[in-house]
Amino acid sequence: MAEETLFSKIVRREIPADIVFQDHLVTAFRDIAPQAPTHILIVPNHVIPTINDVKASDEAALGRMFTVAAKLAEEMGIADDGFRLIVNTNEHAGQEVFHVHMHLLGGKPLGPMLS
Ligand code: IU
Repeated sequence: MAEETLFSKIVRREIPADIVFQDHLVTAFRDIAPQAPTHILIVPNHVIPTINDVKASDEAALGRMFTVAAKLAEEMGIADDGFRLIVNTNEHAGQEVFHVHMHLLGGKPLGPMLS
């Protein structure tokens, strides 16, 4: 079992966050330092430290992250103009929190993907 993370505390509502969706598999909340007008993090409720650690038993939660991203993009009015989904992994990608999270970014033109 992977160690608890700050995002585990958000999932359990032990620390405050602006949660926009939660079910038994995933939780979505607004990023504390938004990089775009819409910036949501979607996380599995259980800890998976990085994409390097995913197992077949994680597929339900990982799949739900995409369906929730699509649902939230639609609800937040960014689906048609477009949005970006990012999952950073380890140092070269700048991963800061070792609990897999999908960034949902939109609400403005986002420019080239790589910098
Ligand atoms: P990264 O992919 O690990 O670099 O992204 C971590 C994100 O988590 C980053 O955008 C932070 O602003 C965000 N975040 C947050 O929303 N709430 C927190 O308490 C902490 C980080 I720590």
